[in-house]
Amino acid sequence: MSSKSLPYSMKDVDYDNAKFRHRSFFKVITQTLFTSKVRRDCQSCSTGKFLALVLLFGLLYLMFTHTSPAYSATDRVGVKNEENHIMKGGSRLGMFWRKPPRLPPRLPPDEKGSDSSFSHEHEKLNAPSNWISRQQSVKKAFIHAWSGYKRYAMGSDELMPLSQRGVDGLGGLGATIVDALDTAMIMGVDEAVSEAGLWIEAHLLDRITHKGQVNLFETTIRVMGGLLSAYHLSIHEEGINMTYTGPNPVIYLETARNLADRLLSAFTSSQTPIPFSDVVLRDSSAHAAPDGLSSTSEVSTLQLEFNYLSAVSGDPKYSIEAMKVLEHMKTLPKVEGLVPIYISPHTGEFSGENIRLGSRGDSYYEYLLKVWLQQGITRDSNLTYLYDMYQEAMKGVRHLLVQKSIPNGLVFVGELPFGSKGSFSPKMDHLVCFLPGILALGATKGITKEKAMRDNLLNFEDLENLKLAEDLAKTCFEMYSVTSIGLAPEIAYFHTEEFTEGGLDGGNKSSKYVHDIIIKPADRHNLLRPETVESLFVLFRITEDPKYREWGWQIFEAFEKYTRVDTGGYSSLDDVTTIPPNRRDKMETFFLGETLKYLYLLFGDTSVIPLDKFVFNTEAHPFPIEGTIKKK
Ligand code: DMJ
Repeated sequence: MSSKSLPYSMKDVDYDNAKFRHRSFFKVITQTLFTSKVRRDCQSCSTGKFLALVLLFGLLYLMFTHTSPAYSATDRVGVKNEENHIMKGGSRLGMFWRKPPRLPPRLPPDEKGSDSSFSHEHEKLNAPSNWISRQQSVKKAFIHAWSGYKRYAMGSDELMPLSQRGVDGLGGLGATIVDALDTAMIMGVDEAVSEAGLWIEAHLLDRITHKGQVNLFETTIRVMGGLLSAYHLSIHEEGINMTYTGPNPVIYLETARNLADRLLSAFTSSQTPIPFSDVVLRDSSAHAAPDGLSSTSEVSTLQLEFNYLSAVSGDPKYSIEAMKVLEHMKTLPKVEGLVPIYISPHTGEFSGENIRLGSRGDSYYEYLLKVWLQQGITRDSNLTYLYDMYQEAMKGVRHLLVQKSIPNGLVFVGELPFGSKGSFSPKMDHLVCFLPGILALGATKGITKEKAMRDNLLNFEDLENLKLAEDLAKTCFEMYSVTSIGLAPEIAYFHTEEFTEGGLDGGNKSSKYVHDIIIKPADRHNLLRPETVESLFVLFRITEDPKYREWGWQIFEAFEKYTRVDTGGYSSLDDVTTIPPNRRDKMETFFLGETLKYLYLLFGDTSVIPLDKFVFNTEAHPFPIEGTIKKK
């Protein structure tokens, strides 16, 4: 059921209908004849004169009340019955003196709900069987992606589906296997669960012991995150559809722990609470990136994973090291809660002034909220500072970064490349599309909007954030719709009063927003990223508005049409504005870890991985909210 408020109040509609309710002309005449004035005027009239007057009015009535055949034959398609009744019952004379009724405003297709033919279609689309079959299509896509990877790249980080081989872009830990494992568990693809599990049991520890340099953030969110979530899901019943067929789940925990012990050196070798960005696994040495800086999002997107490892292993050292980063960040100066995208592990200070919620900034804001949520009902009040930082940052986003495009008013989040005193850039990375989901989650803390409203749990800020979440989700969806192939570019710019650039649209001339969104040649690629479908999933769970499912389905269909490689796997694309798009020959691990998982959950039973009992790490690996962790 949609909890979205209607664009006009039902009270207004009733009022309008009452105002224009049909009274027959005959009734008008007779009532008039017998009202005091006429009767008074005719008191002196003879009976004959009176009858002549009645006759005259009768003739006039017949002349004017004859319904126009042309009009009555046109039962306008899409006009509500009630409205037809009003119009058909009207007379020519009536048409002169009666204003047409004020109709409710026309709704865009995504907001229609009261039209009967639409409702019928709508009901059909929303029938549980329809969504079950769509969910099965996503499962089939996952099997196709996995089988391509297995056939050509098993053990490599990623599949190159066109060259039909593997590539190690993430340090050589078989990243696709670990990233995909919990998706396979959630979908009940038992064969993939056992193949991935057996590979991890046989090879991963060996890889971890012998491999060279890896990125702390990528390895934590994908590999450690994947292992820990697989550990949890394989020992707990979460309504997922799986007969667990993998190795002893303790293997996942032990492997994650071995990896974390090595990654810890990034924290412990730094002079400040800010970790280095890279670790050499075989000797547990840590190194700063070549320019000496770490990304703000990277150092602040490790805590869910390290906290959970501490909780299940009973060793607090992981959590202690990771949480020092956020405690330190609390003390640093910010711009209305917003932070620059670089930070130095040497000085512990932010570097530069570039503020954005896209690359290098994004998941800083995500983890402020999620690390606080992870504590659950037993929430440690010492962590309230995280929620406060999150709230302040979202206020800052609303104040400094949100603008509307022209001509059609899409709400977007831009950037401040030179800080708050510099000029605003109307650039929005696809990565920013994680934000609608976070804003909605932060507003209701994972329960439905309806329940939150019923229990009076939403304050002004929550409602503002929820509204922004819905507006931004629409913009993210339109970033897909404006392109020739229905898939979003990596980066979009928005037309504003100050910023305009012609000739660089997405190619779909029938989109209402084709002139609002600019896509520059260098930004036209699509990497199969998850952020938009992630937000659609969260917004559907929270608002229960079926339009988010519909949007997700449109996106899934475009992935199927343009990125599926027949011999196995899916491919990133070079250019979303041309048909057919050139393919990039890479299937990112997050397509299996995130994109397909969120689509599957979007179309499925809302009791699976409920948002008030789980937090998803930034790579879509679900962890139980503290208090729901049952130690084994
Ligand atoms: C993922 O690895 C994570 O979601 C990360 O936080 C940002 N980028 C990719 C997916 O786009």
